[in-house]
Amino acid sequence: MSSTVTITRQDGIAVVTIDNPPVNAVGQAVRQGLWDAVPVLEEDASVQAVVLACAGRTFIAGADIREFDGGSMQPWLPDLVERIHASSKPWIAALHGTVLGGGLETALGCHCRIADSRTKVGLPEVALGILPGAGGTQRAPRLTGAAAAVQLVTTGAPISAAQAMEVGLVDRLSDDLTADAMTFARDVAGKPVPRLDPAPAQTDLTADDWDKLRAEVAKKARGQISPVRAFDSVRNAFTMDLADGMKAEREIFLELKETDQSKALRHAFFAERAVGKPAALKSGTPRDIAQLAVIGGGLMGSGIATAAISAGYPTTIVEQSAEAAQAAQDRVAGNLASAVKRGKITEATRDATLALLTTTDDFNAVATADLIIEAVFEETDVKRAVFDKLAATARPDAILATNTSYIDPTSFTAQVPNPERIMGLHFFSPAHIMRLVEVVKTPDTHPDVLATGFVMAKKMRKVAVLSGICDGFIGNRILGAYGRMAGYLLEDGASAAQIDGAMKAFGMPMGPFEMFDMAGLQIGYANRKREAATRDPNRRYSRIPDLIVEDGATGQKTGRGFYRYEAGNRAALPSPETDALIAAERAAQGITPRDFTDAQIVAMLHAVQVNEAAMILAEGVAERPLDIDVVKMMGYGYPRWRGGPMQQADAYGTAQVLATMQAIADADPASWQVAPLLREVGVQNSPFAARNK
Ligand code: 3H9
Repeated sequence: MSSTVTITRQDGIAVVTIDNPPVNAVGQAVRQGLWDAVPVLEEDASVQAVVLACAGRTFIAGADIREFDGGSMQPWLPDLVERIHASSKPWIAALHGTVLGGGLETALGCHCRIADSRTKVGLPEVALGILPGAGGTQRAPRLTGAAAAVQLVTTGAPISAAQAMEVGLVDRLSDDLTADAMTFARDVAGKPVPRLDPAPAQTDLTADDWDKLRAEVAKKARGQISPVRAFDSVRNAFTMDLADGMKAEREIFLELKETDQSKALRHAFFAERAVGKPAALKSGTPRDIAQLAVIGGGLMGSGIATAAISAGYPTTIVEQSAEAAQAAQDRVAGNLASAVKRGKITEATRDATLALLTTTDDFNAVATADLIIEAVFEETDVKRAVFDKLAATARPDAILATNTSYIDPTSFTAQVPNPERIMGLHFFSPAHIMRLVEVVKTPDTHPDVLATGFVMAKKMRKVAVLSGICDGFIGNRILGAYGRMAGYLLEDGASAAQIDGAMKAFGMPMGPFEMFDMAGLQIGYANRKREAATRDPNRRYSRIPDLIVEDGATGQKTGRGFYRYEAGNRAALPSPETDALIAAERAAQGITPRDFTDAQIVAMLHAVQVNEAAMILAEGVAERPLDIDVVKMMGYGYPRWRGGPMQQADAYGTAQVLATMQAIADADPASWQVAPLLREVGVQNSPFAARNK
């Protein structure tokens, strides 16, 4: 018997305990331990019933995802679940924590289930690009019926213990799990073992209904295949007996496990956890933050403050006038009200959260703060003025952070004593919803200060990624290359609708031009005017976005940008005026419009992002390719099932990405240069993933 699985006996009840921290994943050692336990308990005449429980914070949270790339290691989980189910003695699963994937499937193989009332149960496999492969798609429908099973399996979203009880996945709820599981075992000991009916499950759904449901699942999945294939497997439960359904499920599981999508989603899972452990943080010890201050209560500042108080930090917003302070207070209250409306928090939580907020026009309020986040207008001089005041008012040991999204923090903080306490905390808008934070390290930032930023972000349920200094940091710098290429493609003959359509088919939630229109064209316009003097005159400059703004159109808010918008409607419609303007500009530049295929558009827009990312890596602005992937997935809507641009480059083959980039650079060497690192990996067609260590 393995050390991760132990058996104790008490008055005819055996308790099998799994102890495999941190989340009791059912890896090979656990499977082997349980596999060996079954016959031991079968043959032990003193045992009348078996409780299956887990030590630590949770029941089994799933199969061990780290084993997926190592080939199947016997015993397989589906066989183990069958073996438990075939036992002549009742097995009672005692559930607590997060009972997910293979964990729930193991519990479904047991004959009875009792759950601590705070338990969450779910089948999240589709989020890893696979489907529940140990009977989940066959046993769950037989217990819950079609609707709940489709929901559980195709969304992957967990449900509460009470909901699990309601749909039939759990038999009893408990507030004293250890004792109540023993009682349950005694209640069923010696009685006929309850078993699942292996006949096809019953449903009123017609073939037409199933087809419609499938179409809905596919639409929501936006290119991701696992929810659709998982749906197919659930449907099998209503036409096949258990054994055939299991066989079909296994086939789909093995098919999905090998797809690029599943590899990308597994990469995303581990990358999101690895970004929290950059090398630069190894020597850092986070400081305690009892009081936070945010300078500026606009959209960004009030979003950050909302996230801060929601994480339990007492927070003061400092504004320039009493009216602006009140407006900030109202904005935060509005953010929380909409969280109540969406069912995310209760009214009581809203009130308790809002009680942590103070707003003021008195700058001296920052004097008591342990960490101060500047979130004022994106202008070097405006930010410098704030840091002048902070130098005089904040405690000398208070951590000072700036939310700048482009500007080098050292360009406006040089006058501040103790520069080791300064960092960037680049939140994304809306800051109380978007999960990404770039933690920006200046040459002086102390590791303790960075570690504090990471801990604070985690408490806010955000994902922090370390970035060095460069124009736009990791995310916006890559966005710059993407936007520039999109602009050239437009000028060269592709339409905004074609480019956006191609990128949406690739899996982006919106295309670049819809994104520009939504953000508003005036900000980019102002930036370009400001940078005009320092721009490389040899680099191609597409005037189209400037001409659109100068024609009075600044995007969605004004009803016209790259597209036309009807009042109160965000749907992007063709704009004959903008189209005429683009055609005139092409003619003025002597450009004969060319045709591009969607595949070319996608490949080119991908290659320039990877090329920029390769420079970012070589400069040390990002530590690892996975940091870049997480930034793009969490901050820019890059489809998780593609795993980010670097993972996608590996899936295409870096040689292919290099070839695309080389062609772009050859066609316009003044505007594009192949990054040496992309050349290095591409020549050998070696994956970026090898640099994730
Ligand atoms: C499956 O079950 C397939 C089946 O159908 C069978 C087919 C045959 N494996 O997230 P955290 C690690 S697929 C390996 O930071 P939290 C994680 O990497 C699986 N490792 O904690 C991290 O390691 P590190 C279906 C795992 O409290 C540490 O545990 N199940 C696994 O915020 C702590 O994790 C899922 O998809 C795993 N399954 O959240 C559940 N899970 O410290 C995936 C976690 O080295 N897991 N680790 O960075 C989760 O959703 C969350 O981890 C959980 C805890 C909610 C459990």
